[in-house]
Amino acid sequence: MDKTVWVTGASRGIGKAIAFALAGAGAQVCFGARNPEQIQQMETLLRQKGCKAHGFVLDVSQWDSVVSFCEKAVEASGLPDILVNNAGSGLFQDLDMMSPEVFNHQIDVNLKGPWFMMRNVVPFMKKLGGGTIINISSLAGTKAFKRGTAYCAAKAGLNMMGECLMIELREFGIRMVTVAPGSVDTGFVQNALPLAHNSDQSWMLEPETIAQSCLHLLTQPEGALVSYYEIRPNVLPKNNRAPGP
Ligand code: NJP
Repeated sequence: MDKTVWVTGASRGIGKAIAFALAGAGAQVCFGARNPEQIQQMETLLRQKGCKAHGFVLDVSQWDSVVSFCEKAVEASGLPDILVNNAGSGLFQDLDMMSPEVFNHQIDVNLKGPWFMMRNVVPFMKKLGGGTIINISSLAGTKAFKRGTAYCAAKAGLNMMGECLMIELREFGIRMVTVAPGSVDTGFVQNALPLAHNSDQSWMLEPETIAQSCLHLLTQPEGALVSYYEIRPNVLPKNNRAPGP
């Protein structure tokens, strides 16, 4: 894959798996997250494997941080052919326990963050005459569950944003793809479900499976666009009480 790919939230979990899969397929990868040590480790790991990789600090919820990331990434890698908006956060709480700060944070990271990235990257892709954007959403964007007011609303908004942009950007040769996974075996689950979490995560999808789905979506024939893609585990946990969708 002779492409330049930018991935947000690639220091661990699904984003890390995507960065490894695309770099392994030959892409040049720029990635960002907030923790500088994890970025450095990830960059070193990728370069040890012979991959072209550049990591930068990025907080997708902050406009200035997004602008600065994009400037550094352009300098390091040129304009991006592919953007994977993966960074996300899940905090699930009863409405009367959730502070306005937590609600804002969920909207800022999961909804505004991808918009900030696309607002910067789409002009680059228009200059290039095309590109692909993958937004990692969630089944939570279409399936409601208890304590999901902020996260589900943000992911539902992300789905609709993707649909609007799919129509808006198609005429510029830019493919807009929304990927909606079910439960994936990453640290996200423990953070998101401190009350309801089932310690057995063996039934969940592997992050590498989501990365393979992204590769599959990126290698569709030139004239084809898969705009919305759901993927879920094909098994349930032993107690059959899946906490989420
Ligand atoms: O999460 P996790 P996943 N700015 O916690 C980064 C969706 N999803 O890989 O910033 C920039 O392991 C964070 O790094 P750091 C989910 O909604 C998941 O499971 O240093 N980066 C880390 O690299 C999300 O959109 C499941 O803390 C920020 C990464 O993001 C995506 O999949 C199910 C950031 C998070 O790694 C990846 O989740 C589902 C910020 N403000 C959808 N905040 C699932 N796992 O079950 C965080 O339906 N990051």
